[in-house]
Amino acid sequence: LKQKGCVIWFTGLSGSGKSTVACALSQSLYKMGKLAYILDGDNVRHGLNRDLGFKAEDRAENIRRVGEVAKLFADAGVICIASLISPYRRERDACRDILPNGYFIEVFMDVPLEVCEARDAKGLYKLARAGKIKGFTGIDDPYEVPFNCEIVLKHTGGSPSEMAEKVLSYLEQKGFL
Ligand code: GGZ
Repeated sequence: LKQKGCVIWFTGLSGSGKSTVACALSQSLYKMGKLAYILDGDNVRHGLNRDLGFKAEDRAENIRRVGEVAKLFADAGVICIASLISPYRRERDACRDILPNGYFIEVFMDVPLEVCEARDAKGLYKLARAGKIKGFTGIDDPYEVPFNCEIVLKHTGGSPSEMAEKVLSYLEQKGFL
C-alpha cells in the first residue's frame, strides 16, 4: 500500500451535511483507488460508544474516542473521515494534537442553524423545539465554531459532490492523493 493516511474531521450542526459530504468524498476516493473509511457519530454511537449520551462529558468522550480510533486508521495508511457534531473546540484540538502536523484536516460545515432546522431530515429539531429532546446542539446546547480549521464549506458552496471536490483538491495539494 502506497498511501499516506490522514484524518479528515467534519464538524458542524446536525443537518449541516457532514455525513452527506463525507459519503460523497469517500465514494470519490474509492473510485480513485484510495482506501478511506468513515467514522460517523451516529454509527459509532451504536457500537464503540453505545455507553455515551449527549451530556457534555459524554460528547467530550465521544470525540476523544473517535479521535483515537481515527489516529489508528491514519497510522495504518487509511484516509479516515470522521463525521461528528463535535461541538467543543478543546476536544477537536485535542484530536488534532495526537496526530503529526498536517495530518488532521478539520472541515467546518458552516451552515446557519435556520438552514439546518429547515431541513430537519429526522425531525429532531422539531422535537428539540418542543422540549421533547433536551440539550440539542444549536437549540439549547452549545456549538463552538472553529477558529483554525483547514477547510470551510458553506451551504451556498454547491452540491455535496462539489463540496467533496474541494476537500479532494486540498488533499491533492497536500500530497495525500
Ligand atoms: C445533538 C443529537 C442529540 C442531541 C440525538 N444533540 O443529525 P443526526 O441526529 O443524525 O446527528 C446527530 C447525532 C449527533 O451525534 P454526534 O456523535 O455527532 O454528536 S457529538 O459530536 O456532539 O457527540 C443527531 C443525533 O445524534 N442527536 N440527540 N441532544 N444531536
